[in-house]
Amino acid sequence: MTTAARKKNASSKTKGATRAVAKSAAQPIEARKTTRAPKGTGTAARETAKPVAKTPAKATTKTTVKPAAKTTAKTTAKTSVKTSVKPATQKTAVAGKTAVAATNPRGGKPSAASGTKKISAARKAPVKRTATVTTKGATPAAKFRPAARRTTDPPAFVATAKIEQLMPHVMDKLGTELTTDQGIKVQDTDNSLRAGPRGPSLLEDFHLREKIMRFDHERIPERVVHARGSGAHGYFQAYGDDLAEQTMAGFLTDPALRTPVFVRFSTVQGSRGSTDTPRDVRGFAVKFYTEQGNFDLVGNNMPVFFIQDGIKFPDVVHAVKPEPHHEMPQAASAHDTFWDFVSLQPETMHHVIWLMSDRAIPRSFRTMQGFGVHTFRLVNARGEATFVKFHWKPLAGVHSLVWDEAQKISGKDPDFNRRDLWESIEAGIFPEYELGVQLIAESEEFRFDDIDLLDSTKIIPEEVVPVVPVGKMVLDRNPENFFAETEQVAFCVGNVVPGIDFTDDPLLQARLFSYLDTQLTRLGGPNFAQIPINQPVVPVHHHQQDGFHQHSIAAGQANYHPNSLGGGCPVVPGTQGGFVHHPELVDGVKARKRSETFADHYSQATLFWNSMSAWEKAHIVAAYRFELGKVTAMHIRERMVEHLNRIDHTLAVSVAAGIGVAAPQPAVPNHGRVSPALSQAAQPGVTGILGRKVAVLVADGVEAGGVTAVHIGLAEQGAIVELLAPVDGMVTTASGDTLPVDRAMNTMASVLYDAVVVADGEASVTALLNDGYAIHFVAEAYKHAKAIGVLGVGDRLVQAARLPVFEPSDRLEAPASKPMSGALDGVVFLAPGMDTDKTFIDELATAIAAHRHYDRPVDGIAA
Ligand code: HDE
Repeated sequence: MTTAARKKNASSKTKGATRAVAKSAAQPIEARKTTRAPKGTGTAARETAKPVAKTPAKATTKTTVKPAAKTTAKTTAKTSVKTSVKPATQKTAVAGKTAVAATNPRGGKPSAASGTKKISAARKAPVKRTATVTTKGATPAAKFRPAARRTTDPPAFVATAKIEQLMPHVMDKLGTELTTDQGIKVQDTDNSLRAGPRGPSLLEDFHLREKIMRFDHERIPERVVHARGSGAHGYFQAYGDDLAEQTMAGFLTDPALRTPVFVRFSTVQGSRGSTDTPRDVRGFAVKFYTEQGNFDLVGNNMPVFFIQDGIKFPDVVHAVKPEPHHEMPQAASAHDTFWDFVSLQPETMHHVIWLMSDRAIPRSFRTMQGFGVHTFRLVNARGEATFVKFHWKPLAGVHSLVWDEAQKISGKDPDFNRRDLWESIEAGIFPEYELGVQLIAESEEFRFDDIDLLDSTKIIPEEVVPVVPVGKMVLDRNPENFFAETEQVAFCVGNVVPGIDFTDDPLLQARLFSYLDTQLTRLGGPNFAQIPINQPVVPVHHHQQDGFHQHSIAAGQANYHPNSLGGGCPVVPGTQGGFVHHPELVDGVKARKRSETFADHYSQATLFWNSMSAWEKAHIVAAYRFELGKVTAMHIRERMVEHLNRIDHTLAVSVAAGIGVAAPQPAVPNHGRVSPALSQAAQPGVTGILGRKVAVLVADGVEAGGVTAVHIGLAEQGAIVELLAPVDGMVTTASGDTLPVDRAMNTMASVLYDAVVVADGEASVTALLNDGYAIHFVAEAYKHAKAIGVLGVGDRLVQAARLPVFEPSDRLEAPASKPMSGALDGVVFLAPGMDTDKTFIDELATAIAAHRHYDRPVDGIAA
């Protein structure tokens, strides 16, 4: 922390800011306009601008009420909405080579029913659009969702193929009339048909029957794992043709392509309605709608898996899910059956230590890595293969919550990660991830002494084989409808395109069966690939037919191959573009046997442990203590300590001390190897405070100048700043003006923010001192290692929170000795009477961008 001892040289500045606030009550100021989203782009962005005025910024908003299709809002875009209802086979002229046949992937004629009719129905509807898309060249896709927040970064050209395909299926209800499923207009939907006002309901009431029948069947089986998830659309674009030597997959090698993607992030253990922030693995599944068909990269946010062979998957999942007799606990691994299983299955040890690390409680889906986990193959046009491991690296860095915080968030906002994803995209803060690959030549398969490439419980350290960045994924559009898209999306590990192939990893091989199979029950039959979100953007032609929910109407007589009655169609392309499986030589004795090269279960867990920073190690120890502390069977705790002792003796001793188990004797020496890339500390990200949420605590009597300066200064760097007061509405400033409040303090909590700022103002601080909630807010933010900004006499709130920081006078003079090492990390003070200038704002921003300040002594903080 750097003490902000600055001269009060700019009272004029402060006054100016105050004046700006006073004025703003009636009229927004310019600075706000530049950082706020157009109205209609989402709450987060709108709220960013709230303190100045609730009046929308004129420059960026416009209401279009027009009886036209949703997408025909006034726009300067050259591409007209007609694109979306053009015949299916037509190529759409859009930037790059992304233009793919619009609509009807089944390759038939354009679907009049789904396309033209629905769009024209929507045309009649008065559509209220609050934003005008003014981006030159905006596509229908851009119109589909209003322009984004970052004015410097124009609304991204969205890879249009998938969106154009989805659009005909979107039904806008605005301006329509209520009908039954059969299109019969409804007279009354509030009263069932009765024989007399107090008489029995009549079975002939077809509207009642249909409405109740539809309601009864709204649910489909949730996913057996990864049931809780959140989705987003976006695109992937290769940086160059660097992989052209290795693969014929165009989306990986052609930088002119913007391949549409749909991503679903998920937790694993909990049911669909469970909280977002348990200690758990996160799913990171990406569906690429490529010009060669769909490629699904169904990964996790951890690079290894619990088990080596898919046949153990039901066991590990049964063990971690709620226990069968009483169905508890929900979304938690801290119970007997999980630890019983893992302690008896040592191959889990590497993944379990990842699970005990902060990776298991990501701050945001925007701040977690993704991994393909298995080794795959890239295959080039000559049929030559290269082993590959896929990595997603978030541009926002890899950041996590702290465990106490994660548990509290589960109560305060169980939708925390989902909300963050949704609101970020609405605000134009698009999550971005770089795709990287580790490449290993086929001839080098056995190059590693201690790693079998087919063993999914092992990583290849980045220091051994570097991760080469090959492209970027941007998530820039929220789904229209959760169920239709996020719930019905069906990822299948077996979906690969020419240029990508599998390996014999026994975990991967089992998955090849499972994902196809699971959709049959979940999505009600074999036609799930026809559900709009699952359709490829390229034509589909085959002789598969019938089944539940068949949407295609296959014309013609020939439904077999070979045929002459149907002109031999569809023709089999063979080697002219057909998928050719890599001709791998396989030779072995049929047996249920694990390879001896899979036998080492500890050394990479040790590598992970060795690579952690001090705070990461402390969190891992605390996590083992918490989890094993919930295990009732003592022998399971003891067995786990034995395993930990084979990872690292210090780790085992530290955990044992917290769970009532005797400290073990040293077992095996630590090999001492490290992989610095494994530490989150090595991945701060490059986006600074973009999308960070900052709470400013205010009350009546607040000094508005500092608040405004902080608000504008941080918002300009991309943060979302909200004013919290004891009650909602307005606060009266020290100079008698008013300032709009974003949220009443009791509707929020410090755990929902990345940083907190205590505003200046005698009366304001006195009011907050009498509000235990405000004191707790500051104490808790400090305990959770968050950046804290303190303006002027706001310092008194810090004192009341009993934080181990300097006396106020000490702070000003930057004394030589500190009361406690690390106590002031990330705490930025502004002495009373000083100017809230750029230096202060930058110090605060730096503290927020650092994410957390874990070196603080926080054990004694009551929060
Ligand atoms: Fe999955 N997994 N899994 N899994 N998995 C499913 O498929 C399965 C594994 C992963 O957002 C299911 O459609 C088996 C590894 C994600 O929709 C199911 C095995 C990895 C998602 C299934 C594994 C994953 C799933 C449940 C061992 C990381 C969510 C519903 C052989 C590389 C996808 C569904 C989404 C979902 C089976 C192991 C990641 C049952 C049998 C390893 C991200 O099919």
